[in-house]
Amino acid sequence: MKIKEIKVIVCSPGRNFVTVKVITDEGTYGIGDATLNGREMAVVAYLEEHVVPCLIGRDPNEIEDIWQYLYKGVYWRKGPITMASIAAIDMALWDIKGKIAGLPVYQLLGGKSRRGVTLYAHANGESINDTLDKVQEHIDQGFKAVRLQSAIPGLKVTYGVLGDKKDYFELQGNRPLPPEEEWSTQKYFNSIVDLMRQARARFGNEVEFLHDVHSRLTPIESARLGKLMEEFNLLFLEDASIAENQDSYKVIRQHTTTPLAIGETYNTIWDCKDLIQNQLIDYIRVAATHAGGITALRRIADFASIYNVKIAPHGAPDLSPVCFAAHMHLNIWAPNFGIQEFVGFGNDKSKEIFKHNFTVENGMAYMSEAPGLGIEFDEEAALKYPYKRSYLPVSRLEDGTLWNW
Ligand code: KDG
Ligand code: MG
Repeated sequence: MKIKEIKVIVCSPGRNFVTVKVITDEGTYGIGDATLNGREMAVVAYLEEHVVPCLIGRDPNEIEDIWQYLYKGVYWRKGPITMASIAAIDMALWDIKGKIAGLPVYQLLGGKSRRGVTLYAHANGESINDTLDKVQEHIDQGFKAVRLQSAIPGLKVTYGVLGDKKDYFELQGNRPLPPEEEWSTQKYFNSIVDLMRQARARFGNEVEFLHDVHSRLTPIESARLGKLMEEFNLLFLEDASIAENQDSYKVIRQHTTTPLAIGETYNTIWDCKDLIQNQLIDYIRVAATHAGGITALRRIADFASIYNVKIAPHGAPDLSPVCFAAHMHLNIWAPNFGIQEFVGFGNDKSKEIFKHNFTVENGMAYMSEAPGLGIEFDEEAALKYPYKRSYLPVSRLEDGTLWNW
């Protein structure tokens, strides 16, 4: 069997998605997600110019060798564009292998460790009450874990709280430029404690709460936040500080018992090696799409398992349903699975393009025995929704200083 053709298709049913389709000379094909929010077209160029030509004619069964070839063989290792490209090819090859074997990918990884995948939902509100009402909606739907984010009073726009806007494209005034928002650590500290206090008062201790800081704090500020959050018993505090310097988490860790999660921007095991082996975090949040696919995330999960670190893969709306499918197989298999972030299966346009049999019931996701990844991609439907340039916001302090994580 040989790889005959590889297509790279960009569509925008609401968010931009880059999908790769690897087609064999025997007619079997597999799909993978290469979406890199705000840098989608760089990945497309990398794939089309530098990856696809090298893979035509190769045996799609050789997943590991192709992964090593694309990672080590290029001289320029790592980086989000390279790793998203490798990830998409890797997912597609696992999809093909499963289809040929007539087995779901999780069976190829070693089989199920659990019946279903526990999810956490998002409650993002423009005020504390608004956020708490959304928590209630998720509890009513059966979710047992919810991430709480609320707009910060006194700041113009808070990251992740879009108000009446559908997406960042609208927030940026329908112009292809990044929107701008404000940050004030002092105002944030005032509001986050209120949010959690009111949430525990209203919902008691049964439901799990999570919170994402989006790396806006310095390590010592994160340490203080972790201490303040202890009484609210979070499942985890996410991205408190950036950890380009992985040692910086020692400062946070030595001060607080609040569980820590990080990793959605990481591309390789090297980005989180020290955090994991020094047990400075509790959950590693790398996404299959951004860290080199199923082959790479399996390796990170195994490494993390020996240090009591669980996987909690990134599941934002800018990862395509193909990435969610890859995570489902990894999560069902991994002995050290923690929790999966979940924001729904997208709008109707997205559902027209990506078809699958995943179901959600009482805050858990289940999968069918469909071979491969268990997700189909309708190319013709995808072509109806062309790429729309859109960026994440730029964050500035109130005096204008750039304050991105
Ligand atoms: O592209 C960036 C988003 O995916 C990210 O900001 C969302 O932090 C996020 C999360 O935890 O889902
Ligand atoms: Mg996050």
